[in-house]
Amino acid sequence: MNKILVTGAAGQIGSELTPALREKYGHDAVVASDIQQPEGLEDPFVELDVTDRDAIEAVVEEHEIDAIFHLAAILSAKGEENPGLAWDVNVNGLYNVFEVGREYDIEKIITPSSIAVYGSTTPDNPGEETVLIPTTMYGISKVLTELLAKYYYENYDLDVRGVRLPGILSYKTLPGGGTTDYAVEVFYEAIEEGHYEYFVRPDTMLPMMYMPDAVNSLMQLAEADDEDLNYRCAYNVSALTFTAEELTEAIQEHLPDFEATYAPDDRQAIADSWPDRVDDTAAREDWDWEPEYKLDKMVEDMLTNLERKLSN
Ligand code: AKB
Repeated sequence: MNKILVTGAAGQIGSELTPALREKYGHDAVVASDIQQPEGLEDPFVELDVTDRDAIEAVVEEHEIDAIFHLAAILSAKGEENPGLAWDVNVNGLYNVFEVGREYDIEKIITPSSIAVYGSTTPDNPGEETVLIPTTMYGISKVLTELLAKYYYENYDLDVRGVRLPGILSYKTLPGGGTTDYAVEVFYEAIEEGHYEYFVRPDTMLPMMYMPDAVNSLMQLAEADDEDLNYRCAYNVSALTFTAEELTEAIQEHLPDFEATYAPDDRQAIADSWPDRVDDTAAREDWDWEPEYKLDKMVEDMLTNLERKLSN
């Protein structure tokens, strides 16, 4: 990977993956892209809409790109509000990236899948080979991501890799339009208001991960030996799992006056369709996946950094 393009670089994961890639591969070796350049995201940057295949081609050609971290996507809750947009960005955008990858002999494409590939018929603690019947347009687009990745690998030798990411928590950038967003919003409101109203029930339990582990999972998989990969674009990666109530209690250890209320909305049904935890044995065995952050360590780090950030 000599010249990397990151799509969706201004998003929650992109804004932390891009600096990590620049640190490892060299600042100018990583071209960030998104619909708009946000403050703080340094050049090299290009405005890029992934639904425009010609534009992707132009960037790949001009910057001699040989690897792509394709992160641009519409998440689950926003996707249910606007399924057409989710299809366009997540499916047509992905197809464009794969087609350009094939045409320009791109060495590697890393694109995350999600626990949203699972659905209400998923058994407890699913592995990679469990039946996938998602209920959301986002989930459907991620099943398609995994299947298309396999297709392009088998038919065109295009090396596409990815992990099924859970809800990602970070103090740097807010997520947008996801079902697991409550697990980040609660930290902001706990510090600023002393109160948070969850949009899910207190017993809602979902797989989650702290951002440094999410970034590592993508970078580690990108560097893994090709012949070790049994589930190329569909690796479960597990780090944390907790209920909304357990998260409240963990925050109260640091902020004892913090209070939570619970008012489930439409997102509850999406949360209920996803598993509480996933089995990541394959990632641990195939490429030594090992998360660093457990609940207490994550909560402490989130609160320390967010308090500092919000007081500036
Ligand atoms: C979402 O909630 O939509 C995402 C995801 C689990 O992929 N965070």
